[in-house]
Amino acid sequence: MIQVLGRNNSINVQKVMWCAAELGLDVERVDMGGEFGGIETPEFLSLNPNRQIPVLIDGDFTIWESNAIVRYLCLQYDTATWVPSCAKQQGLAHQWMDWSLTSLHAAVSTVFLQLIRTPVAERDPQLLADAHDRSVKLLSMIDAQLEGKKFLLGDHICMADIPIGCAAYRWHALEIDRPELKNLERWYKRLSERPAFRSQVMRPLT
Ligand SMILES: N[C@@H](CCC(=O)N[C@@H](CS)C(=O)NCC(=O)O)C(=O)O
Repeated sequence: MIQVLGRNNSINVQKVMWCAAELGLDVERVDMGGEFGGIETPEFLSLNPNRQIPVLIDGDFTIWESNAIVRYLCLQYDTATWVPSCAKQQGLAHQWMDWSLTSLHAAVSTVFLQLIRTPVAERDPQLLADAHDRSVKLLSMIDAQLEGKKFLLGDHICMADIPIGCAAYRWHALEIDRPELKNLERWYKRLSERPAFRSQVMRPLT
């Protein structure tokens, strides 16, 4: 039995749960973080010194950092589908996964946090506008990457689609202006047809 520690309205927990559901793994998710707390305890600190969710426990193995967890699950349980077979494609998968954490996540999360988790009176319109503009620029890169492809790296879904797919859900679920990005929308619609994406990622924004 695999355990995932973390509340399911966290995008980083959703990545892990989506991945696990795609792989058909038996996972117990435990609500922690946010209103559930539980991350300040010495026990949790010993699992993740960053005091952050998600944490995945697989038997005697513990791992944190959502993209690293996604990589671990794919490598451990289903390399055939989710890990590209050649080094160059694997390199590109890592490239987009790292980019999603270092670039895309900050922009889309700022829009999300402003609109969903910040009371109207406390919002910063300039911060929101800048993050929206930056998100559009970054998502345009994804749109260009998806030209002529069904998924990020070609005809088959792979681990790189997971973190960016989660950000794409938030982008499409938020009440914001979205410029037309045809390839992005086609890809997002394709992800939305996957039962695991629908059940683990397409959740009410809270
Ligand atoms: N880079 C880390 C970031 C983890 C992170 O920021 N987790 C947030 C939730 S999305 C957290 O633990 N927040 C504190 C809380 O939920 O109480 C990852 O990708 O796993």
